[in-house]
Amino acid sequence: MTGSDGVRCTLMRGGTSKGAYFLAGDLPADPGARDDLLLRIMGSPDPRQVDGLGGGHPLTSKVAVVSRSDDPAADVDYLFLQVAVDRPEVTDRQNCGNILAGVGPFAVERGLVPAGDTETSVRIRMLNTGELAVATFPTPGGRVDCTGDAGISGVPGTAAAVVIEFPQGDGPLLPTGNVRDVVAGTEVTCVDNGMPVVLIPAGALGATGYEEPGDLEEDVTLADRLREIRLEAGRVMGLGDVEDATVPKISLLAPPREGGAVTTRTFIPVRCHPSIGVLGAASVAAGLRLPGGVGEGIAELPGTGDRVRVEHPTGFLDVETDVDPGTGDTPPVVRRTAVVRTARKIFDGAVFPRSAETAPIPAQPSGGHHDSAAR
Ligand code: NQM
Repeated sequence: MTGSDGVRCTLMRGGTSKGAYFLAGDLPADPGARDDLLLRIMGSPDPRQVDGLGGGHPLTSKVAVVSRSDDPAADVDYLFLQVAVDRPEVTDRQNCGNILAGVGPFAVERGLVPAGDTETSVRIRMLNTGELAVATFPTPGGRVDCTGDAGISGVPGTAAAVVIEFPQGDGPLLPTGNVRDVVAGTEVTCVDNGMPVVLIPAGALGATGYEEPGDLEEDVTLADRLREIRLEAGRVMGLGDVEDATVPKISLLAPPREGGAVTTRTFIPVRCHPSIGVLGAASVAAGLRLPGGVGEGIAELPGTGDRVRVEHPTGFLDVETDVDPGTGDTPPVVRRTAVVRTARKIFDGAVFPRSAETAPIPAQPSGGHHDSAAR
């Protein structure tokens, strides 16, 4: 495969993120060669990614690799790859529930899954975690139609709803075995309902939890504290040395202000998310339902029903979670999680990677944020 041949690619918005979607067969099978190609396609490393498809932010520097699944429980396999913006790095250490929203429509459009007459459900094995998701979306007349009247916070306008259901997973909801830990001197709840997240009361770090993401990113003292907590949390959560990893994420919690259950400011893990990730929100919602967690006294959970409205800087994300809090002897489990997203095909064609012979231009200071890994 050479740069001049181009590579078949579909650019899609998935939820509040944007990424390049590929059939696995259109990329090199060798992960090293694949990642090298993806860096050249996305334009990394470069704070502006001006020579590639990436948008200069972790949320627009994402890749989905999709193929038919060998697993009888799934129709397709989805591997999510986060392409760092200003470093020559591609990681599969995290999943992405926003990019997941585009996988079903992509799989139908590319002929991996037959479309139903009115709607189609696609069973997706998420290779990053081994977990399953089922995405259901309209296919009137047997064709994907991204238009519709579903609005999601953080995306202008409306589009067709993609309903995503996550059945019970295998991993522990509380990776440390505790509902509360003291990490780097701060009380936290470490939770993983598809995304490892450290929940921290915003007040414990001198924040209100209602700040603008940009203001939080400029707070150097806060950044140092978050880094310290994240490194230690990574170790106690069994993730090892997370210095260069994009997980765990950190969500600061504050009481809701818009009728939801909680307000969040989420670090992914250095940049502050303009909204919140899907699985990130799923982990927050599950964590709030655990008696004794740090969300107690902050969150206002609805008396009935499974829906938890997670407020964020640009609105809210509703997550349905059915949590069994367990007993002293049995650990808590999430029986089911569901969210509504939208997705849209933006472009389909051939992408022409930067030539492999050209040495990447060294990353320049971006005049503000250091965008390491997916930060
Ligand atoms: O948590 C950002 C996003 C994400 C991930 C991140 C996501 C998820 O908003 O499922 O969607 O946390 O890096 O795309």
